[in-house]
Amino acid sequence: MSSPDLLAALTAPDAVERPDAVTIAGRTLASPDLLDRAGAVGERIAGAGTVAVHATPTLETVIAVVGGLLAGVPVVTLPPDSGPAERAHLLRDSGAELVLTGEDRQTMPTETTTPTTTTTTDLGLPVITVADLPRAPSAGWSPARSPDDAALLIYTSGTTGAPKGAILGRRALAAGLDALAEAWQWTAADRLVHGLPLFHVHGLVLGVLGALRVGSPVVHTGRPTPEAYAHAATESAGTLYFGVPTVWSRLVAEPAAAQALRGARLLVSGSAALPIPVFDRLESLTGHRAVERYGMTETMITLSTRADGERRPGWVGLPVRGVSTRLVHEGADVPDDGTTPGEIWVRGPMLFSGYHHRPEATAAVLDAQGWMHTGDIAVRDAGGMHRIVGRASTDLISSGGYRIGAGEVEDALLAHPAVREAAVIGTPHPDLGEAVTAFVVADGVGAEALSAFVAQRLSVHKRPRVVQLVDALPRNAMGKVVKSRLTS
Ligand code: MCA
Ligand code: AMP
Repeated sequence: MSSPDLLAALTAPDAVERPDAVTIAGRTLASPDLLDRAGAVGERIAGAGTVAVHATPTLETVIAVVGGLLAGVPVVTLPPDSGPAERAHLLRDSGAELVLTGEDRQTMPTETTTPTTTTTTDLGLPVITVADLPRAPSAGWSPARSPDDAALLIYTSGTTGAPKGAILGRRALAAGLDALAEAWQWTAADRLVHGLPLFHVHGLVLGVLGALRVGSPVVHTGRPTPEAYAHAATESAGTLYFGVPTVWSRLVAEPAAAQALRGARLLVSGSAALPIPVFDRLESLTGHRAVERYGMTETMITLSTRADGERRPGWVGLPVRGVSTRLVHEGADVPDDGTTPGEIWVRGPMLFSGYHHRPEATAAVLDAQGWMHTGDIAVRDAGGMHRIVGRASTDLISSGGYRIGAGEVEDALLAHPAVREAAVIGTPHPDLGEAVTAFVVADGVGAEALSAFVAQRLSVHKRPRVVQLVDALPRNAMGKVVKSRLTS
């Protein structure tokens, strides 16, 4: 697949029809129906600057996102469990003009339900229920889009402040997906299975748009549980499975479920480091050495082990097609000796176009030569294989495959009237990789109430799993919190 048109495999006149193009939680949509229903969305939203999609794991989310792509209207994805503070930030910051939602009105907490197609949310934006739209666009409707359009606006945490919207272009997504198809030998003969959230790159871009671009059916399991993956293996004959390390570690804890994946072609892990014991256990139960790959919202996937290459536990592989990397320490490239660490800089056609409305934040990570300074630290051996060894900042926490900014959680805690001081770090966690851990100085409020308070304001996965109530935070002579002295 080399067409710069991201959706070519769906929209081209000679596109192969797939009766089972997308299945989510047991409901299936054929590719011509997806095209029709997304066309109806596209016609309805055409001309909008940006639209938001309440991204539940449903067929309606796929229809809405593809509708935006058909119409050339950038889509911002809203985590369905995000609380009012986070949701308002995403809607305001993105400039979304309307919200598309699935048929399940229960999942729209702030919606006022009326019998008409359009209602309004808290910010006064029109809400369009995808299920209420016609099943196809009008006969004469022709979409206007160009490969250079922005496709998605995906919000991602930084070390400080509120999440920033990464602008992902259609051409970049197409290049990134083609590079992965090549590295993983992903073809229309595959059947992809996963149960990852549809508001991030992993589940939505790789897990849905990738399948649509390659022409392989995708089965989304609703949740990424061991039982659901085993069921998809037995019932749907999946060949390619995606998961974050927590998903794989939960799977190997249930040997019978893991063994059901023996007939797969490829198991792929990413979004966080796959622990070596999980890699080994997965191999002994399924016969598969997992492919591990590394990326970030701003860059898509830039490094991966390959379907036809070495898969070394603990290592994330080689640059995918079109990608160059540098490992830089204090302005100089480090030697390729497999032991000297440097910050990973990546360059390639799949990089984002910048943060929405934040040129300074963009310039801080994307230099004039097109290198993205990732903030991740790696070593590289003489064969070009990379191993991630850490992050430059302790203020980005990796929990369950989600990247969570400590600052955002601290701000949410400080919004509680009883909280005087808060500092948040990641602490090692056997299931999630890291647990969001908060140290809080507060009067008369308990740990559980504080965790629930954050879960209500932000997305639920950002809530502190551990809250330590302390008398004071450790500070240096300048009064700055010394996070290295926080221990749970
Ligand atoms: C728990 N729940 C609560 C609260 N506590 N609800 C309200 N208030 C609370 N205080 C509910 C949740 O809503 C949920 O309900 C249920 O409890 C379980 O939530 P949680 O404990 O957070 O989930 P988990 O089981 O620990 O989740 C593990 C997971 C998840 C499934 C692995 O972390 C996950 O989906 N990770 C994937 C992340 C991902 O896709 N990252 C990609 C970004 P209910 O059951 O009703 O829902 S990275 C990326 O895109 C780059 C490019 C890359 O490299 O891939
Ligand atoms: P996000 O932009 O939310 O997808 O988070 C991207 C971050 O996830 C990266 O900057 C890395 O820190 C981390 N990450 C992704 N894949 C891997 C991996 N295979 N191993 C270690 N860290 C990873």
